[in-house]
Amino acid sequence: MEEQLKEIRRQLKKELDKNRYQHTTGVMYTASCLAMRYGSDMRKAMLAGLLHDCAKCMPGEKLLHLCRKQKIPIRDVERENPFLLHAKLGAYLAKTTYGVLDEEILHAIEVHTTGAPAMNLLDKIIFVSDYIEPNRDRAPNLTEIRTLAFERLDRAVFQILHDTMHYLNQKRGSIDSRTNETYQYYKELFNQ
Ligand code: DGI
Ligand code: FE
Ligand code: FE
Repeated sequence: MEEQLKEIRRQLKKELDKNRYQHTTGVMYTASCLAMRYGSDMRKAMLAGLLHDCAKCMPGEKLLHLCRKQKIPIRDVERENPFLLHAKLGAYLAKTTYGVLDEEILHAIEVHTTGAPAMNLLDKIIFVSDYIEPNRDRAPNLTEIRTLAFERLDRAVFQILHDTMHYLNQKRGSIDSRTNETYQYYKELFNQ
């Protein structure tokens, strides 16, 4: 593995707890497999997978504080659920702390939690890898979604959004308007 990836892994091992680090490497390898399957840049997919949760182990207060300090806008839903900020702040740290300047990688990190309407290929690879990587075991329909991911990527994105909306509705979690917009977009794509 090339030096930049190795160095970032060393840094992340210190920043993240054990489970999150394992999840991170799981997403990195799953993203590289999906990149092979769909003809995307494997190195970019690995870097994005590796860094997507680089801000995840920070307490909510710290996420809010760092966003204020860096003048990253905080929306109401993010103030109420600060963990949502780990995606935006993750993209910021990927650039400033980990030295990744590629805009596509930063974008995939930024949208990995809520998704976005009309995601590009790398966005979708990271969004799906995050959900299906081998350490994940709680979500319903994982077996089907894992197969779907390698057959019909958009369909896997839609199924993940569908199941996430169901989960959030059940636990009465506040839904980010971006998650909803993404869901509506992929729902229409399949005329559901
Ligand atoms: O950071 P990870 O746990 O690896 O994965 P993630 O960044 O996709 O976060 C997953 C969680 O985010 C999952 O429990 C569903 C939740 N989530 C996704 N969209 C929304 C959301 N939670 C709230 N409250 N609102 C959303 O719109
Ligand atoms: Fe995340
Ligand atoms: Fe993740």
